[in-house]
Amino acid sequence: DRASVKRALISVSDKTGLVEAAKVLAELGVELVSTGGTRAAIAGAGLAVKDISDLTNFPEMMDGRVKTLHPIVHGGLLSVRDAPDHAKAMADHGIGGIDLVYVNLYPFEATVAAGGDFETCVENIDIGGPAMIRSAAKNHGYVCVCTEIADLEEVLAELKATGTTSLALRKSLAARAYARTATYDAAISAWFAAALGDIAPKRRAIGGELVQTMRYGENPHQSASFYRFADPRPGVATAKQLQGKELSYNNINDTDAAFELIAEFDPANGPACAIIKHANPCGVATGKTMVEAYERALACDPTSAFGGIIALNQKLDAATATEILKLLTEVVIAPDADADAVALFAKKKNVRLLTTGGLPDPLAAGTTFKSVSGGFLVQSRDDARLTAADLTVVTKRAPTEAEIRDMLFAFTIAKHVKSNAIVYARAGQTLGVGAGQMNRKDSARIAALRAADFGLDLKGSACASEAFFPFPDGLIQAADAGCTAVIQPGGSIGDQKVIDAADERGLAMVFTGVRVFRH
Ligand code: 93A
Repeated sequence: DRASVKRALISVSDKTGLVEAAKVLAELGVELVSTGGTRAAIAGAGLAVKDISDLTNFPEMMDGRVKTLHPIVHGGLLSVRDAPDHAKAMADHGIGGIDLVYVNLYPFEATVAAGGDFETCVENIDIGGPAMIRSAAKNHGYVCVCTEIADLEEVLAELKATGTTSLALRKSLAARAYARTATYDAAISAWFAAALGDIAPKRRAIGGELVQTMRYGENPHQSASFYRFADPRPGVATAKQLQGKELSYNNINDTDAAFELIAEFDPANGPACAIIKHANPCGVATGKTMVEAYERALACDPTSAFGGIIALNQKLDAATATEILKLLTEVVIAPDADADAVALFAKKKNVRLLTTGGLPDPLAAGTTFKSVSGGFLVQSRDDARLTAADLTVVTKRAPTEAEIRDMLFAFTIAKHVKSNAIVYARAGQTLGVGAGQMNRKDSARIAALRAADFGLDLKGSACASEAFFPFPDGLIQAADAGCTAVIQPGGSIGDQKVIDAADERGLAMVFTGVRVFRH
């Protein structure tokens, strides 16, 4: 089961740690063979290293597109060493065995993340590298395959200790290698679908790069890990954590909900703040300053905000940082943070502070996933976005301009509340949020109860419902609570009864024609 290593083929784009590892291999008496750039780096350190072209008798050609795609290479990787016919083929064609491969791939994911143009991304699709990785992994009975420097270091440790490698290690390396090529191809597939604007990818591979393995999942008895796609979209998967403990599974889920919600608020229109608990907003507000937006968001439900997640649509400043730090908060995420704010946060080391460099475009094509037993659901991201022009007035009374603004604000928030969702809002501030109830009337009632709990007056507020009112009961609940304007998709067979109930109470009601369920 143990295999020796006489010859190693190294071809790497990321050359970190390369020279050190090559030195160890050379000391162990392993012959080194490499492609152009890798060979130059190893030779530059004064080590003996052959050029792959000397083996294949072919030059690297076509801008490097063809350098290792050759039977001399793949025969050397794939041959079953103790099969007589394989040995004969090797002898007949002058193929020497390759016992170790260290390949890391053209940086496709990094090129996409850096916003590379179409041609540049295509040119960064590695063909020869994955081919070598897959050949070596298939032949793990004899060959060690490394796709990261840490893999190679593991092999070197075993070689130093025993002079050979174990089958168990080679199998483990093969499993990791196929995970790497699968992830790589999934990234290419996802990028291609997105580049084509194929927002409902009917046939696309899905895979991500491991970001983090968590201590536990949603609950302590569950294991969990976090993956990132090759997607330049700013968000929790690509955020920079400036301080605080490692993010937990629930932190990541809630932070994502917070940041996707706050991205609905274009920073050019002024500051906005969202506070999230258990993936639902417990307060969202705009303000003349960021600290005012935060205070207005907090006022909606200061009880639930305890231990919550805060997202800002603009830079975190010192005044806002000071206020936020008065409350127990799990995570703060913002496009940026100024130096004074960072210094203030440094005094509360446990609070996680994340900066993203920007806001995701809520209208950009994208996909969301949900697991079901034995599979998962994929759909295009909910990119519903309404303006006043999209609204149809269905009541006798038309809404005022202020009511229209409040309705659009409330509906935007309702899109980010678990169904059934009811949101009361006025003047760019949520006043009550009812989330996740099994009937709409209860959501309307709970939202009103919350507002009453925190002394917020619903008189003259707008009420948003993310899906239609099937019966007048929910609407009557909202009217009784004090709201004067209602925004909802419409489209129920019960619409006329709901409109009549609104007219009887002098409400203004608009239909959006667009439903924004969230489950
Ligand atoms: O363009 S390729 O797909 N064609 C190949 O035949 C090939 N062989 C190795 N890219 C290929 N590689 C990749 O070149 C490796 O996966 C590695 O990432 C890179 C190393 O090139 P260099 O040694 O010239 O820096």
